[in-house]
Amino acid sequence: MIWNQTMECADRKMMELYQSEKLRDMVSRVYHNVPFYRQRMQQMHVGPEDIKTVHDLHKLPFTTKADLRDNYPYGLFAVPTSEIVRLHASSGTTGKPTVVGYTRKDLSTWSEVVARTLSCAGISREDFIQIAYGYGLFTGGLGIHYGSEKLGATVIPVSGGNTKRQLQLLQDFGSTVLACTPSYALYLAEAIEEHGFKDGDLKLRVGIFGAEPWSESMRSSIENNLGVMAIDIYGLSEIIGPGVASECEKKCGLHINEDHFIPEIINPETLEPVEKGEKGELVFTTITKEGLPLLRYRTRDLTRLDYQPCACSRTLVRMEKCLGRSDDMLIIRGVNIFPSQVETVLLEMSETLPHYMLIVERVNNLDSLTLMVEVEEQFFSDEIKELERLSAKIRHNAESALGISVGVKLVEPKTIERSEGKAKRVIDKRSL
Ligand code: DLL
Repeated sequence: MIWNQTMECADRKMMELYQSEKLRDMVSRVYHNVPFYRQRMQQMHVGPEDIKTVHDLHKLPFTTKADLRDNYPYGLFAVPTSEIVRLHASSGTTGKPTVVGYTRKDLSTWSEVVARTLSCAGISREDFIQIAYGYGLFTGGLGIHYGSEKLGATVIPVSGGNTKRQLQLLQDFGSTVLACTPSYALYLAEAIEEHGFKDGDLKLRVGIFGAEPWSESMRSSIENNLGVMAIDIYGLSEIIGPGVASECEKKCGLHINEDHFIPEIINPETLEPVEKGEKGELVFTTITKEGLPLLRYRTRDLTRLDYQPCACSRTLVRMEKCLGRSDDMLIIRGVNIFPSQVETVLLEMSETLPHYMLIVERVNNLDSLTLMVEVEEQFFSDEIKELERLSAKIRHNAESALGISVGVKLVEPKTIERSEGKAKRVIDKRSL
């Protein structure tokens, strides 16, 4: 079923007219309510009157994660905080997270776009949706939750982890839909096999997987092992959370909810728009958001756009499955991690040197992160107890900065290979 026929199947001309009207309104709102944007636009000698249609988008300034950080926590909000009814956050490149705020209307928009995502995957009010995305500051759990309720499906809000309980509820509650990261889906598939369920014990038929990159081969393996149709859903907190784009049952690109978020593709080096259909960095301008409207937000995700109507009859532009980024952000068990966060931790400790290597592996379908770090000569002790104490301290500091568990391996000074150019800080052994 198509949740919103008018918007999801509009012809291109109608869509552009609609987007242009919303864009004009939003540019005027940010110009008058967000000093940061007014200043940026004045520097570029652009005023709200210069933005008439979507074809004027390129005249507007970009926004980056660093801009959000520099205006931490509420500096880019376009309404007084008394209008904000919810906050979420995701990790930034330093200790400070990126904070996003929603008005009541934003929450309603969010439920609408997630309800579309679910409909797009063939999910209906007859379904039982087991939500195994984390609930909390991360947008995955609560985002899918309210969209599922809006759709009218039955929500099972388990949150992430606790595999034993996930299995029990999958069976006892008869969940038909699983919502979690693709790596957790693979892990659950393995747990299901070990548990020895019989045919008919589980009713799962669809999985809506996202929050991290996953390849076509991972899709086949999830579909074969879990017995579901695996659908890719994409989103980011800064834009709204899940609900930005999602695959339909044809699985040929992710439909972007472009009546709310206008996409562009730019060359990440020159920042110029690429040729039609070429790959580059995805940029979004939100046109209906009230709390945190963003102009040309650089996602750092690499993809391309296809404006051909889809066989499902939706006309919403499709983005290709995202597999790469134009920065060094890693996604480990659904959590966004920047190597610079680790660097900050090490620089704050007198016992360690800022020479380190992050090793990411997928063991039994679960991501694991090991931090290999050089220890200052005078702290490198022959006493095992001493080394264990130091290693525990590093682990504790790294874990509180990153929010995931970290294995620590101490090495002697000068063991980690030095590089003459860009330092290589990450060895990602996961084959996606
Ligand atoms: O991951 C929102 C989300 C929750 C999406 C649940 C889907 C399902 P953030 O934590 O802000 O938000 O991380 C956003 O994750 O810029 C991408 O790099 C990556 N990402 C999200 N979905 C996909 C996907 C949520 N389907 C960042 N494929 C984004 C590839 C994805 N990467």
